[in-house]
Amino acid sequence: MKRLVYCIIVLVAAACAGPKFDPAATADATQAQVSHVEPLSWWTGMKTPLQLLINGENISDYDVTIEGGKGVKVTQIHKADSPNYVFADVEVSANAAPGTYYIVFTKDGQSFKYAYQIEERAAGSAERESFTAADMIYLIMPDRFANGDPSNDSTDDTAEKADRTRLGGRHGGDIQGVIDHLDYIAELGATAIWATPFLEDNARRGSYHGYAASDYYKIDPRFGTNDLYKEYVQKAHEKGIKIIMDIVTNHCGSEHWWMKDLPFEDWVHQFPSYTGTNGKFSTHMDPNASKRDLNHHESGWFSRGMPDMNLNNPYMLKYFQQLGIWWIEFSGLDGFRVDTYPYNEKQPMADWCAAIVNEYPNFNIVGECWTGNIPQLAYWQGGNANNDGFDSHLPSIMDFPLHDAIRSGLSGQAGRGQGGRGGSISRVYDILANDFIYHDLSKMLIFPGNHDTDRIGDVVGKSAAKQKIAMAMMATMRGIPQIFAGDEMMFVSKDPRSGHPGLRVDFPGGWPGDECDWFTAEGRKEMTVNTAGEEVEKGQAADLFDYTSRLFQWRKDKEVIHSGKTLHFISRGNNYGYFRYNDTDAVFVFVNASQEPVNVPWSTYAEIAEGLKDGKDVITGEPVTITDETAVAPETVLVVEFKR
Ligand SMILES: [Ca+2]
Ligand SMILES: [Ca+2]
Repeated sequence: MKRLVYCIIVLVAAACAGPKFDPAATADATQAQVSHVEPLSWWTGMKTPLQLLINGENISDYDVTIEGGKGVKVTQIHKADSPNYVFADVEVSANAAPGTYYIVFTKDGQSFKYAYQIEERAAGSAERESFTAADMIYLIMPDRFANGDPSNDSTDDTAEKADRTRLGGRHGGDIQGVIDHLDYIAELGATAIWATPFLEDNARRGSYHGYAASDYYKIDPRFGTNDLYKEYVQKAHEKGIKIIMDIVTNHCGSEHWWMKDLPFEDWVHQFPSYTGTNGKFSTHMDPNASKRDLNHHESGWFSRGMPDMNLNNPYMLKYFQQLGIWWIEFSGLDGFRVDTYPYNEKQPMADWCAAIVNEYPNFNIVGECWTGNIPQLAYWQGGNANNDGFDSHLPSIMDFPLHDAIRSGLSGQAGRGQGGRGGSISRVYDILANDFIYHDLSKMLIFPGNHDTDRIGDVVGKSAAKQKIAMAMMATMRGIPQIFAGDEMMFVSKDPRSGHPGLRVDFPGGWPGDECDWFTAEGRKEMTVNTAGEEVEKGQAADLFDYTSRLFQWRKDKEVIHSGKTLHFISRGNNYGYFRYNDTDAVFVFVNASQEPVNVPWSTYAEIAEGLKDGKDVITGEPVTITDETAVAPETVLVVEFKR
């Protein structure tokens, strides 16, 4: 059985993208000696040292050298616990020429070779820009976005087959589907895409989300190929859209090829019996936390199908540092989103971030640190003044406290008096009052919902008016806005009882034969039912899309939003007024979340409002003058730009 599995791995490895065996240089009888060499290739002129993971039956019996040119050599070989692995430190000197090199394996006077590409690094690669507060990020779950290639919905070499009748099944969306709709994403005003993982996830069920990788160097064949991923990045760049890759260092999938034969016993965390994480990432900074609780938090498994990586193993840490750099360099990435960030061992993960930024000084990385607790969230942003001296080197964090406040502020429940002082939207005021604690507000990722939380459309009770308020706040608050695909048209869960699978609805128009196509203006105008199949006002999708698009197209060149300061006033009567401003411009936002029309209380805002001129309503384009009669309708937001 083991032999059979091994042969399958060899066949799969030979079929996937990356360096191939060179038939001329390799004796047939020994081809099967190497099944994995990772990273798949490398480049000249990199700062990051190269350490190859080499996997093959009894490969540790061989001496390993490199030939094929000057300036590339093996400097040290490290054996692992398993005889089927070696780790080879490779020096790529400053004068090394790009080209095909050969890794030479020698034993008892016999040798065989494995072709390995050292490519020329693209000009300006290290200096690449990344995503910033000037961007708007569009979050896509590829399996649910668009099926651009129905021929890959199921493949022979992956376990789970397509089944659109199951909410939690694979639905067939893919990379081609995203490429096909880049114009739609650009039309919305998004300038970056964060797609949930494209890497191979060969879990038997639930593989559509991609968070249980079975091969870190291979795009899932149901999504496409490594080369198609690269094409996706290039085509997005042509449309002015940056690409952020979702990367998971905390856990792999139990179907990962190395789980059958781990290089080291401590490659993943193992317990006498299954031990799940306790999820208490406060143990990382809590001065009163026990070692036991911290250990169970960072070493316990995220789920039974997700083995927990040991980043304290130095080979593992190097593996992941190179992995990140390989995907950036190979495909031309603009940023990373790191899953379950605080579930990693914190110091190795800080070293991981530092290694990426060392190679690419402008590179932005946002970590999923999912907590509504502000001090615990702030702890994870690089440069934060932590009492224990810890610096995560993680540039961006996700603003879950703001997410929670906007949602409770706009939800029907909070509107019935749970908002505390001044009304429910005051929760947003109270959360922003804590901004003193964060190291860099411009790098906070702000969002009204994502693929893991209830659809904002459901949270606001399917109120298009409240949905617009959420979008306007995203377009005007500090930080980097992120919108989950479909929220621009108020997608709602197909079945709220089903949790994640229900809210991750297919995008109408993304599948051949779909009755309506919301990717087109015509399709949106004809829309009469929502994603739950409920009748709604005809054209609601068009109205919401146009509103969101207008705001984010406008935001693109508004430095006052990207880098301006915030001035806000105590929220009263379920209204909230705030300004974004710099030396030359001001943007005023008035959220009227109440059921009554309200006149803007300009005199309250005198310290900034006096002297503002050339007011223009950002949505309607109408002039706005500061008078006592600036009325804002119930459940409406006013956005006005001024000159100072
Ligand atoms: Ca497909
Ligand atoms: Ca962990």
